[in-house]
Amino acid sequence: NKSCHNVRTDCTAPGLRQAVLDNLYYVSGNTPVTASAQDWYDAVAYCVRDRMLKAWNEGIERITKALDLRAVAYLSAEFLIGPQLGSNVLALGIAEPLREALATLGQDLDAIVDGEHEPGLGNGGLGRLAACYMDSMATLGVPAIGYGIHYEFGMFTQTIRDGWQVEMADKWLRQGFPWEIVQHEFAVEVGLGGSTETFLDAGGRLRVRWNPEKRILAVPHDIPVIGYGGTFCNVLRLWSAEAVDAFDFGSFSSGDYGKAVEEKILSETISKVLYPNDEPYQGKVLRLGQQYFFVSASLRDMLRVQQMLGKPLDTFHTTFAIQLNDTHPAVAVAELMRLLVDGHGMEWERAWAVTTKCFSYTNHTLLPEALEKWPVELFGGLLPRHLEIIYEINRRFLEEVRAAYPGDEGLAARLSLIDEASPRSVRMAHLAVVGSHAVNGVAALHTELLKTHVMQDFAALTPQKFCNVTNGVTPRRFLALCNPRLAACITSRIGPAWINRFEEEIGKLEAFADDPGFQAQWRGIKRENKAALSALAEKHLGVALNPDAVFDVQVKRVHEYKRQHLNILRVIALYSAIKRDPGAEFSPLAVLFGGKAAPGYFMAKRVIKLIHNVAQVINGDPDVGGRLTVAYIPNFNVRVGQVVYPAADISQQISLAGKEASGTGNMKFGINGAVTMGTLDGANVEMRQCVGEENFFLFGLTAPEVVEVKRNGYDPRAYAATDPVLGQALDMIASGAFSAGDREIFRPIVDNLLYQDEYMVLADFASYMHCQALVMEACRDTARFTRMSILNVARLGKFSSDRSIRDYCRDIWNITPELG
Ligand code: 26Q
Repeated sequence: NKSCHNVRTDCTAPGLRQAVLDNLYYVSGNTPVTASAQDWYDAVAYCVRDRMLKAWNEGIERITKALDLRAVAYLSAEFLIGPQLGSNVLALGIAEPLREALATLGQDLDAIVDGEHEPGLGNGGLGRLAACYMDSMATLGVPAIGYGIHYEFGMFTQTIRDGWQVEMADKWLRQGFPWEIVQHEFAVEVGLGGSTETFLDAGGRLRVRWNPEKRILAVPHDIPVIGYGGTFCNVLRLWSAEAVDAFDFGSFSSGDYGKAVEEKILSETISKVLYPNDEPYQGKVLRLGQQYFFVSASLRDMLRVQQMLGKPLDTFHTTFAIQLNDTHPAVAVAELMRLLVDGHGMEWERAWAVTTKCFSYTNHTLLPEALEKWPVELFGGLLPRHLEIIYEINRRFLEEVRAAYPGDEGLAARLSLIDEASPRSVRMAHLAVVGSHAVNGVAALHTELLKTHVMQDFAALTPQKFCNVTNGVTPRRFLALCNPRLAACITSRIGPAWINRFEEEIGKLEAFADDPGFQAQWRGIKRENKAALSALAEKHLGVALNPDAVFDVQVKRVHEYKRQHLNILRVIALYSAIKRDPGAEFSPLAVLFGGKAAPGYFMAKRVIKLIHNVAQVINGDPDVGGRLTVAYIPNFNVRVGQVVYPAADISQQISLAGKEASGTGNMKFGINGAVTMGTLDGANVEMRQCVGEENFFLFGLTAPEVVEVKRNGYDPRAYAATDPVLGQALDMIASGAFSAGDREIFRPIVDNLLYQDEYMVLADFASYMHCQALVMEACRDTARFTRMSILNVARLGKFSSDRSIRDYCRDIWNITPELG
C-alpha cells in the first residue's frame, strides 16, 4: 500500500532520494554541497536503518510478548559482524532503487558501501561464525538474541613495517556507528569481587548472599540483524561497561580530581578492548571480568523478559535456549544457578534442572593448551560466590560419577571441574559440559575426535549429550554480496532462490558445469574479480598481480597449526626450481597471504616477516620475470575477505590433520569457486566428500596417521635429510638468502622445524609438493579446471549456515523456524 509510505519507509528511488537528503540535512546538518563522504555514508545508513525498523519493532514484540515462544540466546564474547550497509541493503532488496537515487545525487552506492569501517568485534572464525548464525537465524525466522560485548576497541589494525606486523588500536566508534541503538532503560548492574555470607531467610532457610566489592553498569547497545527478505529481524545486544556513579563527589570536593574519576575509568576498562589472542589462553583477570560481565547482564536481561511475560521461573528453559559459543561464556552456568538459588530462593535441584535444560555448549578447539582454565585463586577473588557454586556443582557431579564407577578415582579426577594440579584451576569446558544438555563439535571429524580423545570420559558418561553440527557460512554475505558478478551469473541460470535456499537450489548449477558458454562466462567473472583484487593490491602494496595468473590464497589467523610456513616453504621450492632452470615453462602463479598474528605470538610474527622477505626476493628477481608473485595482504578482516574470496582459484587449507576444528574460510572460498588444496582436517573432510575427490586437491597425513607417526617418535630432521627439495628450501632460509645474509633472524623458525616441528610441516612437505604439481597440471587444462570450480560451488550447498542453524534447531534447541 503505497499511500502509507512516508520518507522513512518509501523504497522507491524518488522516496529513497528524499530520505537521504532529509538525513543529510537534519541528522548531520549538511547539504549535498557541504557533505563529506562520512556524511553521505551516515545519511544512507540512517535511511536504510529506518527501513529495517518495522521488522525490528515486530521482532522485539515477538520475543517480549509471545508466551509459547522459545528464543535462542546466543552467548558469544565475539561477533565479527563485518560491514553493515551492504548486507542490510541486500536483505531489504533495495540496492537498485537506492543506487538510482544516489546516482541522481552524484553519489556511487558501491563507493559508499566500500568506505564503511567495520566493527572488528572478534578474532576470526569463532566470532564470524556467530555473525553468520545471526544472519541465518533472521533469514530462517528463528527468534534469537545475540548477547556479547560492546568493545570500545576491536581487533587491532594490522600494519606492516619492514615486513613486521605492527598493531594499531582500532577506534571503530570514532565516526559513530549508525546501526546501534543504545537502550539505557535496560541497563543492569553487575557485581565483581567482595565476599559471601550466609543468613536465614524469612522462611528460616539458610541462604547465601554475595556482597560484591564493586558494581559496574552494563548498558545494552542493540544492533538489528535483519533476515534476507527484510521481514524478520532479530537483535544483537552488546553490553558496554559504565561506572554506576559518574564520579566520586567526596574526592572531587576535596580537590582530588584524579581519584574522583578513577572508579569510572576502572569500571569502563571492562569492555575497553577485545583480547586479540585466539588460541593459547592466558589467565588475565580482566578477561574473566569481561566474560562474567556480559554473561551476568545477559542472564538478567533474559530473566527480565521471563518476568515481563509473567511466566514462572521454573519454565525459564521454555523461553530461552542458551547457546554457549565456546567456554568464554561458560560462567553462565554458575551465574544462572546463583540467580535462581540465591536470588529467587529456588531449590538447588529445581534450579539445576532448569539450568541444564537451558544450556548447550559448542566446542571449537582440539588443542589441549587452548582449553580455558582459571586458577581457583583468581576466580574466587573476582567471583567468590560462583566459585562456591562450582564446588557444589562439582561435589554433586562427582558423587554421581563415583556411584556409576565406584573406586575409579582416576576417572573422577579427570572429570572434575577442578584441575587439582598446581595451581588448582577451574576447567571451564567441564563446567560447560556438565551444565548443558547438549555439547557439539563444529565438523564431523572434530566431533569424533572430541568423543574419542579430548572429552572421551564425558562421552562415555553421557554419550547422548554429544552431537555434531558442521559449521556453515552465510551465502548472502559470502556470495550474493561479495561476488555480485558470480551471483548474477548463477541467478541467470537457476533463478534467485539459491540466496535463501542455498542447500536446496545451488546444485542446479551442476547442469552447466560442462557448458562451454557458461564456462567462458564463469572464467570471465573470475578474471574480473582477480583484476579487482589486483587493483587493491596495487593501491595498498604497490605489487602488481597478473589477473591471468592462478591466484593461490591462504588468508586466516597466523598460527603454527595452520602452517603458513608450509606454504612459504612450497613457494621457496618453486622459486628454486625456476632459478635452476629459468627457461623451463612455468605458468603464472600468484601466491597470496593474509592474516593477523596475536601480538604476543613470537613464532607467528616471525613467519609473517619471513613471508614478506621471501616476497621481496622473488618479486624482484628478473629470472622469475613475474611468473611467480608473492603478496601479503595487510589487515585481513571481513571487508578484505569479501574482495579476496571471489578472486581465488586455489584455497589453501593446510592445517595438520586433527588440529583445525572446522575452518570456515575453506567454505567461503569454495562457494566462490576456488578449488581447495587441503588436508583431511576439520570440515575439509566433508567438503571433499561433497565436491568429489576429483575436485579437491588432497595431501598430507590423516589424523590417525599423525598419531601413529608421533607415537613412533617423529624426527623432522630425517625428512630434511632425505628430501633434497625440502633440505634446500630450509638451507636457503637458514643461509640468509631471504635476509641479506642474516642467518639469525629466521633461525627460530628453521630450528623449530628441524628439532620440534610440533605441527609436522616437514612430514607433509613432500606430499604437498606432489599435490602442487597436480594443481599446476589441472590449471593448464582450462575446461577441466573451470568444471572443477563450478562443481565446487554447485556441490557445497551443505555449507550454508542455514543448514547449520536448521541442525541446531532440530537437534539441540527444539525450535521450529518460522520461515523457509
Ligand atoms: C580465550 C580465553 C582468553 C582469551 C582469549 C580466548 C579465545 C578467544 C578466541 C580463545 C579462542 C578464540 C577463537 C577461537 C576460534 O576462532 N576457533 C575457530 O572456530 C571456528 C568456528 O567454529 C572454527 O572453524 C576453527 O577451526 C576454530 O579454530
